[in-house]
Amino acid sequence: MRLYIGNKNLSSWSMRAWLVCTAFDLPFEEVLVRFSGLDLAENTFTQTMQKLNGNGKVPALVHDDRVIWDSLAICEYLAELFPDQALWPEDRGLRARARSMSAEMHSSFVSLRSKCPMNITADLAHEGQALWSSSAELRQDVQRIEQIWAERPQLEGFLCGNFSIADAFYAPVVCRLKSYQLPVNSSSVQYMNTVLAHPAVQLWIQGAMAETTT
Ligand SMILES: N[C@@H](CCC(=O)N[C@@H](CS)C(=O)NCC(=O)O)C(=O)O
Repeated sequence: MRLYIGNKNLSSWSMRAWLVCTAFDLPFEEVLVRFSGLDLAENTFTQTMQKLNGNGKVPALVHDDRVIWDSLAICEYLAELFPDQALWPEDRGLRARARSMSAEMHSSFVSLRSKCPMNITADLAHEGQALWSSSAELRQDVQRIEQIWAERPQLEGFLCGNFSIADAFYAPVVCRLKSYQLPVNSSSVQYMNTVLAHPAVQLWIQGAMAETTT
């Protein structure tokens, strides 16, 4: 099984699929395709990814001659492939919640995603402060995210108990809130610290740091 990902510092959708593979210790080979310039003729990233799949984006998973693209489809595929691993929570109610919040992440929060692109190693506190005061949409996105996080079963735990696909989907948001230092309440800070302390998240962040120092 090969997982194609983009730069660890920048690629939030790649991070989600990679975290699921890593956190659950799934057998996979990472293929890192670095983003290249905007010039399409020289864009080796697009060329490489389009050869694999028409949409030309990461993440993409290759398994048994199948290409699965799009982070949520990849996670669903992995959950089917490894049914004993509880990639989604075992409890049906929690599983429904985890799927709902992952789908919401996948389809919403346009303002946060467009105004605050992930850049794990950058200190963007200054930009964050300006965006926070100028954008009501950004504040609404963060408010909704905090509402979702506040409904987790235990304050000291993950979104649906144990680490699941839902946490992988919100991990890049944790990184954004940290880099841009957007103001969040103490319950959200606690969840952010729980996510940031997860070994798979730590490994991804180390990879992002290595990319930006080499
Ligand atoms: N909805 C897709 C989004 C994939 C996506 O936009 N990936 C970005 C990197 S995070 C990408 O490949 N961008 C390169 C491009 O658009 O050319 C998913 O969930 O996988």
